[in-house]
Amino acid sequence: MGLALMVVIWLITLISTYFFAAKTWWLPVGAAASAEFIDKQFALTFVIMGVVFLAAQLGLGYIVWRYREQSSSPPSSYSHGNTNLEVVWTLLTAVLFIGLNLMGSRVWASQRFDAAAPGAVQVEVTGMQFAWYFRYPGPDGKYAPTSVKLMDPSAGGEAAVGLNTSDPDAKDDVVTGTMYLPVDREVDVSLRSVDVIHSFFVPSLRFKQDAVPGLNIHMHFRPTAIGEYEIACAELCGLGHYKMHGMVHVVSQEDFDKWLAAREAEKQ
Ligand SMILES: [Cu+2]
Repeated sequence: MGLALMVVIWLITLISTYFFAAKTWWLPVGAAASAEFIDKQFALTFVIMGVVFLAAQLGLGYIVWRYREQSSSPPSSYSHGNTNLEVVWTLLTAVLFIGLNLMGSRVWASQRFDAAAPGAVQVEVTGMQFAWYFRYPGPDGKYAPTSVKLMDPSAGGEAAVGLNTSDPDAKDDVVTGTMYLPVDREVDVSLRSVDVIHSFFVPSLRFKQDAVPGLNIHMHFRPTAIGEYEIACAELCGLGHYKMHGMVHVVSQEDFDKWLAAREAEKQ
């Protein structure tokens, strides 16, 4: 029985490790400036955790077999364990986690706490059950105020985000259901939610940030490749969570200007 358990534990361990090592289910190709750093950090974390996982599970299997019940086994006795060993592995785990966090914190913080580059494209992203809306401030560069009282999610578009259309700044505000971004320009995202916590996740752009009701969260990033990328909501936000997705179209500056001009024209 001990031998069979060891074989089962080792098999589960090795088969699951294989899928990670072979990158069977992996991130899509990165299309943002921070992708290289994030991917390296991600891979480093996986390698370190993979080694720890393998050592722990292979060790577990071995001990299950080594200390199996035998006719010569002495009666079991209570063991307190080994205090020195416990201190060592707790310290090692702390060093590992704090170290990995410190390594990743520079890029994480720079995207959130540093201001976006001057001239960045402004986009406001609003999450609601169960859709994403994107607002561009238009040529005046100013978002008009929105209000909860004006919100009508069933109407979609401007009404869904509660745009105050009587405000002069609202004249050129464009609200859409798909996100367009020019390639190689920094994007300054203002992230909002109108109901529950959502999470704006664009795997290809290595962008993931919670949208929290009552907060306007700023983050910036720079897409580096033209293409269409999927947006998902990465926070279980209700019954329709599974269909809360959208698309980011990263296009040339020229195509972006044309697209935005067309949306402005539709408003008139
Ligand atoms: Cu959601």
